[in-house]
Amino acid sequence: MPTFYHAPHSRSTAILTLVHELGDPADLDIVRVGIRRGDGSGAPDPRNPHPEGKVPFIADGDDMIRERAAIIAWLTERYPSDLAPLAGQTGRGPFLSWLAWYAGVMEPVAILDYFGIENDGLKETFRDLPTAIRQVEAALKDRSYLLGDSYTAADLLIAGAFAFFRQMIPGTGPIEAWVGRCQDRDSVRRAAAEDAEWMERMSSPAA
Ligand SMILES: N[C@@H](CCC(=O)N[C@@H](CS)C(=O)NCC(=O)O)C(=O)O
Repeated sequence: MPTFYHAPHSRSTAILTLVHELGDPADLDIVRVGIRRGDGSGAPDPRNPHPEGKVPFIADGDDMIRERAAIIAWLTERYPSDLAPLAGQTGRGPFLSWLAWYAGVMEPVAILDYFGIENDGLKETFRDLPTAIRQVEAALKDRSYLLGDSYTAADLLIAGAFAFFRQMIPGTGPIEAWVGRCQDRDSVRRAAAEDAEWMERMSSPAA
């Protein structure tokens, strides 16, 4: 049975949201673990087999899957749905490309921008945040979602990042409405409520 290691209020919340979108597969176990947080609180959890103590992480027997982009590809293959085109289906290339582009380009430039880091070599390699945002705007120019008329797990990942870093959302153009559509889903509300409940339980004296 695969096990998904999740820390509430972290990058793994996107994966919890996806698990809900996939109908909460009965054979997928969810284990909530602690992590070291950016503010210095918390610590790696000995129950989490991730080699760096990070989340999200999936263990499936001897198979180990780390990184959201890979985990999204793995989960959507294992539990087929209309959230992702599979190999041989229309849209497979763009779907994988968005996942890899997010992990390899967009998140790095968003983090560099957040910390105010500018460097010619980095810019030459990754471009910059305005360029990344323009890629998303261009994709949404004549469609509701990144791949077309239907929401996919690529929207879940990338719109989720805009919802987290709201300052990245341009004042004009299609991104704001798209982020709103992608966040206005039961899966997002459920994941947020479960995370809040778990955090509350952990901070109560009886925990
Ligand atoms: N690139 C990874 C990032 C994973 C990551 O950094 N997760 C953070 C939580 S938001 C973490 O586990 N931090 C714990 C630590 O740094 O020890 C992904 O997208 O899955």
